[in-house]
Amino acid sequence: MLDELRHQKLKAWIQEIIELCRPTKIVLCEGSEQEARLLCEEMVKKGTLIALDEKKRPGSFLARSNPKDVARVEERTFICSKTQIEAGPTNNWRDPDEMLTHLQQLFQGCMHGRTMYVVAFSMGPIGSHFSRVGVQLTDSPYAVINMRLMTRMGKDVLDILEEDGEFVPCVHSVGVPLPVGQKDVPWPCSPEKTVIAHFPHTKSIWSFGSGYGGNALLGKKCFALRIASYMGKEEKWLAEHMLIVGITNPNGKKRYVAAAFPSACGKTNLAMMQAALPGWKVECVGDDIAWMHLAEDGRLYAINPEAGFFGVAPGTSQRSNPNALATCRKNAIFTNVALTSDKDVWWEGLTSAPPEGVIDWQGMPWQPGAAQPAAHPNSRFTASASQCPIIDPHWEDPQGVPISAIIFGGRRSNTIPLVAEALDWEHGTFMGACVSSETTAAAAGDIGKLRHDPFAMLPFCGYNMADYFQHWLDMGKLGIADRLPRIYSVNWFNKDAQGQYIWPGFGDNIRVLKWIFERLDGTAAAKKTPIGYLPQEGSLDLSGLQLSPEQRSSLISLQAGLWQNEMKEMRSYFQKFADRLPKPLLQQLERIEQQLASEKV
Ligand code: GTP
Ligand code: SPV
Ligand code: MN
Repeated sequence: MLDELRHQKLKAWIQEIIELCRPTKIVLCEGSEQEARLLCEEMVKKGTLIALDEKKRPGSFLARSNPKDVARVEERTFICSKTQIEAGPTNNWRDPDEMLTHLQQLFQGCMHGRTMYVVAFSMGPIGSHFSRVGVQLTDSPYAVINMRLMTRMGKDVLDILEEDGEFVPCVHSVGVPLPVGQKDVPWPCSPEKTVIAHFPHTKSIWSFGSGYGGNALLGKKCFALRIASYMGKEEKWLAEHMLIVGITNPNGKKRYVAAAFPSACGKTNLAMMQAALPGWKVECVGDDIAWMHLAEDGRLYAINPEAGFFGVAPGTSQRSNPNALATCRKNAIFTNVALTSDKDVWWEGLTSAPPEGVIDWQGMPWQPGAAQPAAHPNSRFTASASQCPIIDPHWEDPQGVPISAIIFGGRRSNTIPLVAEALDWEHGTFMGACVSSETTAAAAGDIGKLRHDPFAMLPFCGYNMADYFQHWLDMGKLGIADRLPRIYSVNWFNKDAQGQYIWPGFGDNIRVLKWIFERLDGTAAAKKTPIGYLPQEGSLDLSGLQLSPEQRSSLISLQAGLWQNEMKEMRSYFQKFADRLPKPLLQQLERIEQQLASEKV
């Protein structure tokens, strides 16, 4: 089996992991449809997957995870840099040697009784200069079929590796060896022993104990963000938690925009938006990760390293995101959503009234009005990007697409206006550093708790966050100032005194994109404030929306008192980074503090 491999280093590493993990069988994945179909059939037999109705959801399956394995686990995610300071104050650090010793024990015989799949994958279009290759060894067939949708996977990737190509080694086990004769469970996992460890210096990844999402699909957060952010620092490019979209105005002029929001804060929805303004069109390049590099023309270009979507299901509806629904109409994997009596899927928000006879995500009959939701709040769909009806014609362009604007956003019930434009790159970097957001179900732990999430990268930065801030400042210096993207901050989640969202969101977010587009064209008016340029009354297209003057003003005005508190909070947050914090960020903070104080007088 492994004899086919021409890459001696790859072969030796696989051999080493076989000896450690002791799988019963080895499968070298070719990435074909046939192979995926057989894997799905096996998983249906084992009870890991439920086949959905062939007419309603052709080629699609439902997986129900162990209820203890439903989201990323940040407290068990480690950055094992040589020194603690390299991982920085926002990451969990472990000494690499100690961690490797621990992993050697943990993985010892862990695949006994299971098959180990060899999954070669490319992050980015195969052969693009900006793409990078990884090889995941995993005992989870569920991870294999998801990796096949989320990345370019299989034989073609092994081919481009040739005899000595570079790859990121990724070892993954659900952490449940299977003694001979013992029956397997539908979703094996080992939540008490879960460890997700990253070694930036050797660029390698080990993940144990979880089969869910970012914990198990190692190309995504582990590689394309944590390891890639470190590569980007070394090689002068950016790996970001950002969607990428193309926006075309009614005259046919097109611009590309990238936007960073924390997990479950609106990237997929913005990336696939059905614009509410006539004549405006949005096309999707990516919904979660952007790799961006400076080209010789001084502009920033972005590729989507992924090939599919692992999108949040709840809230996705014909009204909020019809393109996401079309994308997962067929050949999709649903995880932890509810099942209907006619073998289709359902989740909160899909329809206003649930259908009869819903089975919840744990396989139990469910009634409307029940205390617990039918679908887990972090239930997801996996589908190939090629199935997205508004996929951008350039989404696989090996050079990437030129980015005209970068947007930062978060889930904030006050303070942060609907939209603001940064004064320059340095102020934009400060805006990114200032992102904070209410926590969501995408990670295990509290929900709705406000926390700092700089650049929406808090859980995904593979090195010291202060050095990452510096890297952003450096990139600004390397580019050509007026060709670099302009930077914006947005907030769809402002609430009124009754706790209701003021802004309609979703397709109406095009109004904000339109303002940004027209700012870049030089046609939208703005007023300069300490926190950036805010829309001049009338420059933001609110036509047809029922917003009172108070609501408008609370969306787009600078609320000085709240901002003074915000800056106080930032000052205290920045102390975390001690003297590693880049000076320009502190200067931005001081400038805003002073201007806010003098404006009040
Ligand atoms: P990850 O895949 O976890 O990185 O998340 P994401 O940023 O792609 O989040 P997604 O677009 O899937 O949105 C998550 C949740 O936010 C869903 O429940 C959406 O319904 C909700 N949401 C998205 N956009 C908006 C918006 O414009 N307004 C409001 N109120 N809610 C939104
Ligand atoms: C996120 O949490 O930001 C996700 C989902 O995109 S996961 O891949 O599970 O990390
Ligand atoms: Mn994400």
